[in-house]
Amino acid sequence: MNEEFEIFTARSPNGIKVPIMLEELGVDYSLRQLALDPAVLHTPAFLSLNPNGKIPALRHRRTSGEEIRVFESGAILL
Ligand SMILES: N[C@@H](CCC(=O)N[C@@H](CS)C(=O)NCC(=O)O)C(=O)O
Repeated sequence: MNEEFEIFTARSPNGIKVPIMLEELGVDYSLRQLALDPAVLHTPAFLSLNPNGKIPALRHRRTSGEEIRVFESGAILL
């Protein structure tokens, strides 16, 4: 299994930061573009990624099978 990075984001100032970083690092990732709509961001599926119901959120599947979920653009950049 390869490392997998999945970024859940939207076209907004906070939303664009993480894709820019991943592009600069040359990391392969999947971009999931979401609507800034409570009907999307307040679903149980999205709230399991970010309990605040805001983009961006990152899901990182490690080669070990471990899944790491990170939210807040600054935390993801770190
Ligand atoms: N401090 C957060 C702010 C995230 C944030 O405010 N995201 C906005 C878009 S830029 C959002 O998801 N808005 C939808 C909502 O609040 O319902 C971060 O830097 O990640």
